Amino acid sequence: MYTTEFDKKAAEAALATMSDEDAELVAAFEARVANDEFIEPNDWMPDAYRKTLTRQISQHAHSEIVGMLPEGNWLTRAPSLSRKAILLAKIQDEGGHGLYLYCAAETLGTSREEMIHALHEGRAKYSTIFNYPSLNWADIGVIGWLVDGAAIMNQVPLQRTSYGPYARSMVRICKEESFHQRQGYDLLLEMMKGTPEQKAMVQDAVNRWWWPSLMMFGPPDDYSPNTAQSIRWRIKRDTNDELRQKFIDATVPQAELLGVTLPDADLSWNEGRGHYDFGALAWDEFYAVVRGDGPTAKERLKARRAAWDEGAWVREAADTYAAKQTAARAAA
Ligand code: BYC
Repeated sequence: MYTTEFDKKAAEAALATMSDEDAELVAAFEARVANDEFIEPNDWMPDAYRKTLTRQISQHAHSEIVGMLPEGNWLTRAPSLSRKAILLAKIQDEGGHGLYLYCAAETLGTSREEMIHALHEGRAKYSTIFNYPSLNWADIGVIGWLVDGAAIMNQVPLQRTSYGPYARSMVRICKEESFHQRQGYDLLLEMMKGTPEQKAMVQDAVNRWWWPSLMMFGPPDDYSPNTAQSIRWRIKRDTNDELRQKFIDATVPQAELLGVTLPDADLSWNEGRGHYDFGALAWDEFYAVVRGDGPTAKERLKARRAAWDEGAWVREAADTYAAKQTAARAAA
């Protein structure tokens, strides 16, 4: 269990200022979490638990729908009908993931509209990875292999996260992410059988996406303000650094099989640790992208806002239809 002396002291101090009733509720809640029971929407939960889950799940949902954009960019230029159909299915899956996740977040008491407005106003984050451009067709393969691969590494443990609706939404999402990763790797294997130019496109895409993919796991544990409490409440089951290491260990052999070089001169197997050592990540770049200074950040938010505005007629039609149905039921 990942918890520090500081956390225990902070928790004890918070308990000392609570009423007896609250302290009992917190103790009962923590016992359920420690017992690996799911917390459900109508169960009592500490405000901070609700807040951190709303933050994480809504950011996760935003990432799914913003993540549709770099791939959508290549739909009209897919090189064959089957590649187009695969890519279309993947992008539709991402939209579905966003919907499951917004629904899971709504069970915590914040409406989907509020969450989406927070995204549009730049108050809510989404994954840094989607602030990079998709420049050539091999990027589509690399997004599937590395970006969905990193997402799976992060999301498989979330199937056991302590909040029931989030955990259950993750089960289906993980199944679909596996298909996403496989289609990406398959696309790259095909290109690596091709011309020198095609192989060079794959290597170029790997060079550009490798480091941003590692940043998807979040800041190093020592600089991650949320990890300790989220591990304690079993929202997160592994720390950012643990998952990043697992991802690197799993991906290096896949890169070897594919025949590409990962752009890290310090990458080497450490027999003693039983893991790959790797070079330093450019954390300045990560924080700049988190702040909204990523290469395609403005373009991404502009596209999301336009999709919301252009979809107004659909929401109005759905509301009108729902009102008519309600009126018809009342009249019957
Ligand atoms: N990007 O204390 P920390 C997909 C923020 S989509 C941006 O470690 P936490 C796909 C973090 O929010 C999959 N921000 O935070 C879709 C926090 O800021 P706030 C997306 C980041 O929450 C389409 C601050 O930095 N997956 O697969 O304990 C096509 C400090 O961080 C990032 C998820 O969303 C980042 N990379 O841990 C293809 C997974 N990293 O909120 C593929 C669910 C950190 O305090 N989320 N920040 O202001 C998580 O597992 C966790 O939220 C994280 C961060 C591991 C990401």
